[in-house]
Amino acid sequence: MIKACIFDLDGVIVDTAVYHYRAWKQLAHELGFGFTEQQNEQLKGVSRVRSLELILGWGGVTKSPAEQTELATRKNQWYVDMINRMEPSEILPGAQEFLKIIRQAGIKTALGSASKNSSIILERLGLLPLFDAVVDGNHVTASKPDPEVFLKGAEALQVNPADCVVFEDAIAGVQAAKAGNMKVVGIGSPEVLSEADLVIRGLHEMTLAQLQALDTGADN
Ligand code: G16
Ligand code: MG
Repeated sequence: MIKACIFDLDGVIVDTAVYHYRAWKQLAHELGFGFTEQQNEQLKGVSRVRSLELILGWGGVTKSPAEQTELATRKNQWYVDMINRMEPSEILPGAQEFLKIIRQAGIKTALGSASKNSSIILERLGLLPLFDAVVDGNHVTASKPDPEVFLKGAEALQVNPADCVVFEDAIAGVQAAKAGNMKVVGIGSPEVLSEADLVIRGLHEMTLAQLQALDTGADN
């Protein structure tokens, strides 16, 4: 029986990729090289530290660990300045409604995000009360496709992973959910997220009936 849903943040609940893009672009500019939207696509769901490593590699720049920490902190300050100005209208279509529908049906909800800023965003947008648990980059040591973030979400909700459905927009996140023995709904294109059990364009397309249909009934 489906007892819990675990949601990725960026690309599922909100589109913060645009703010990450602006902040990374500013950093790349200061370091003397460019940063494209195509490169930003490759950073979706990737941790801040790993994103910086990739960007420095693309720019052909080497920095010491101490310099990398300073650069990541600088990028994050710009990013936090932007997310602190986000408005509830920026919640992706259907996300808030779907959270309310499943909670009314007795299904538990958790966030499972790579971001260390997820609480700021959820609070700013008034979404925090719609989550029973928040597991993010502050609570995990292994990044997606490792299932740690989703397994910790299931544990926080006290639900068996097999009774959880994950909503994810990144391939690594879909793989993480599968590695955790969870059902997964991909948000995006079926060609890209082919490993998901179901692919939709956004939570506005998701219904309670579709959610329940994902249940294989193996452990009922
Ligand atoms: C998000 C974004 C990534 C970002 C990561 C870490 O992941 O998609 O681009 O690098 O969080 O964010 P922060 O710098 O705020 O810790 P997710 O898992 O919510 O899609
Ligand atoms: Mg995402």
